[in-house]
Amino acid sequence: MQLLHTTDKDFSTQFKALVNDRREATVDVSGTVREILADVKARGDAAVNEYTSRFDNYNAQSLRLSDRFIAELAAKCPADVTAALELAAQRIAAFHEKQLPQDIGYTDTVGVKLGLNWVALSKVGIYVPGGRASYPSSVLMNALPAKIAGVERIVMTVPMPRGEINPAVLAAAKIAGVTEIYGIGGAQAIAALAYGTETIAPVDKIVGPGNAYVAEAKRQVFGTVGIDSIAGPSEILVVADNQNNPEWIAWDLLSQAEHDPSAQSILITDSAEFAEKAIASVAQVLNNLATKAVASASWEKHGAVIIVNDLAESIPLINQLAPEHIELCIDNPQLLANQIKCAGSLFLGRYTPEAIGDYLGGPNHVLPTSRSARFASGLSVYDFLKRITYLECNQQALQTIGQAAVTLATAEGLPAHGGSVAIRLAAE
Ligand code: HSO
Ligand code: ZN
Repeated sequence: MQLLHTTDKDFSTQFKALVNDRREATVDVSGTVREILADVKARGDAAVNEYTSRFDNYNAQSLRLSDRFIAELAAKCPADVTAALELAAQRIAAFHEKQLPQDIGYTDTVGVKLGLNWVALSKVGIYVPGGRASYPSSVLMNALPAKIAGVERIVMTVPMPRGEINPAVLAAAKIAGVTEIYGIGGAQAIAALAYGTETIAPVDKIVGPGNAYVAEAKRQVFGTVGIDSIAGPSEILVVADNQNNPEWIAWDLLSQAEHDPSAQSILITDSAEFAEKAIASVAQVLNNLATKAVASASWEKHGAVIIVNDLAESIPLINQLAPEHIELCIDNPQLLANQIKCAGSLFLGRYTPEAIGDYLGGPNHVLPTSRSARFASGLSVYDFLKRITYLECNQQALQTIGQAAVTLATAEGLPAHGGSVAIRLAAE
């Protein structure tokens, strides 16, 4: 963890280094991924089965999980977990339903009818990682916006090492209305979703986080299908004054540090005394944390505490860091919130730990990381919708605006364009 003070003489150099901290190990897996994609494209199910057997030690008769298998395993999800998932699904759905946009349609002053219609994608793939990162909450966060947008086919892939799968992931898939589930993962799953195989019909867009192979595979199939943004390690930035309980803030910082050794937790405070207490609390909480190995690696290597003279000073720092999550643990958080231009999601006040948003607050937890909040937003219903615009001229409307089109077509040297308008203008 590094401790910075805005009054340090080399603060701007240190802060710049923090902003440019490239936290992800960039192993080049593009060659291996290219081969897997080409192989699945050429050989379909046979290739997917071979990779699944080789990488996941799983030999399934059918890659698709049967409804019976899904129902039986989902029933093994503990009742309190299922109930919590149901509450989460309700809250996430309610927030995402509010995002459904209105079509536009009107007749302008010269009589042209024009508009824009929102249309749902018809089939999407949701990649769910295996192992430690196999989060049922992420199944809800990826599938529900698609469902609410009106996507008809929601295909989930999830690797099943040795045939094992977390029942809560299947319970979440059932609750969210996933239509098909395949027990496959890695680049081979992305290839199957993008190109299709004998048993898996291709989709139009693939969303969801994954390891380096999955991320690279998504990059390589982009164009054949749409993709969401590439997820990096989690980030949290907490702005806290000295009215906070340092232990509360320590838990908040560690809540994201425990995701990944490359995760980043940053505290900004206007009190050197509070900074000291919060740092001590982090050390104390870490001592008994089951995820200590990961969380302490993240905190030691990427954690930072920045002391500012005045909390208003945090605004330009925040906007440069563009973190995935920001907690404003202060009175009147709205005052600072209104000035934040780059962030994935905000958590306002002293009683809104970020973890509430990870599970059941309502807004999506798939958020821009690695400073992409400068230009990107979290997953939403809009990611599963397209827009189709339309125009309708009647004869009179065409007479009014057509000649200008002919003029522009001539200026661009495109006589067929001009002719298609002119012939109608000349008609009786
Ligand atoms: N905080 C993660 C999402 C998550 N947290 C899932 C717990 N489960 C996204 O940065
Ligand atoms: Zn989280």
